[in-house]
Amino acid sequence: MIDIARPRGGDRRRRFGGRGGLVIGAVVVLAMGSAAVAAPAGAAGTPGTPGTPGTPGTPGTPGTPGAGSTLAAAAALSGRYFGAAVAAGHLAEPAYVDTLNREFGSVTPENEMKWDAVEPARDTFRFTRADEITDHALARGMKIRGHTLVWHPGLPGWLVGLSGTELRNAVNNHITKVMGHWRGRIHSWDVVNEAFQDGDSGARRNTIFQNRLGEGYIEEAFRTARAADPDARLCYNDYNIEDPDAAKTRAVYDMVRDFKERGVPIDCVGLQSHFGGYFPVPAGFRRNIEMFAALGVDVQITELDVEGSGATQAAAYREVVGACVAVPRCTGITVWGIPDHYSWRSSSTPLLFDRDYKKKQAYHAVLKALRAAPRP
Ligand code: 9MR
Repeated sequence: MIDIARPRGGDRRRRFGGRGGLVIGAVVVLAMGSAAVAAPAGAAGTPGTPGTPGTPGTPGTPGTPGAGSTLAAAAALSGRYFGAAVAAGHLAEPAYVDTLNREFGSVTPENEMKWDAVEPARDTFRFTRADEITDHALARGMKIRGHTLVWHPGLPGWLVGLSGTELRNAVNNHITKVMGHWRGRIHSWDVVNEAFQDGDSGARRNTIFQNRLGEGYIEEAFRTARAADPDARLCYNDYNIEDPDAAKTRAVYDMVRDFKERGVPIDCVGLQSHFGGYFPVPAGFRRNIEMFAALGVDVQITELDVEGSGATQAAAYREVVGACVAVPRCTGITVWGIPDHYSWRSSSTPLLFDRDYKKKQAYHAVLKALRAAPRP
């Protein structure tokens, strides 16, 4: 689904979205395959030794991978995480797992925690596929981002049939049970995803949640989430909110400011950051991060990918990572996949590894930008 957003200045840029949000098909990937058992990274608290990357988050000694020669280790030098969206169906593939374990310190299940994946029937939960990813991550000291609790695509039929109190109870039950399953083990949760319309209206998106529960549903979701797992960072996550001057960004900003003023529990804003020719990295990207951070929330780059190849793509990645590491409250970056061919938009080759898992120019640009970050 492609739809058009009209950015400031009036030129029209093609954006993904519409009723389905930023989705190509609402089919959740539930590929078959079992989790591979891969060699664990270096032991907790020890620097990496050659061939065994240091524990994510643990800087190593010069000359070892822990010193900053992998994405996770380079990010850890300034106290940040660097993660990837992971699909359970790829965990049986050695090259995929090796790259994941070597380079990344955080995982986001790409589809396995979405509503229809975890609660296909009312109050019947199925966590097996997501657990394959979270078990893999936890065994290796990686952080986990939970994605996502309240989002309009990919909803099971039983939910779509509800309204009023029944729908409200179902949402609260979903948040409570899903977060409860991983309580204390998930670093950050995307509590609500893509709740605002594209374009200049700054309005809420017409979803079953907005239309049937009313304006207060986002606030209630965050309150329920805080009670379900008090240790998780609670995030509002969206795309097209990377430009500080865009109407959609201002609308999200106003909501976050209002939440902070009224004590609604929100800890973080996720900037998805799907960039490309139609939507280049906005000139005000760093200002945007600073603007949200000034409200007293963390900012996370949650789904980064950039269409293209070579030097142009590398420059865009450098800009994004450079902007994040310049702002202390920009606490981590996640790329939306590992090799290009598994991307949701694979023909745009938007990731850091090619289909042979070779590091692309963009990879080296990211690594360099992470290493250049001011150290706390
Ligand atoms: O990459 C995901 C793709 O495999 C799924 O089919 C799709 C629908 O569930 O979701 C994609 O991920 C989206 C993410 O969950 C939310 N932001 C936009 C991402 C790309 O569409």
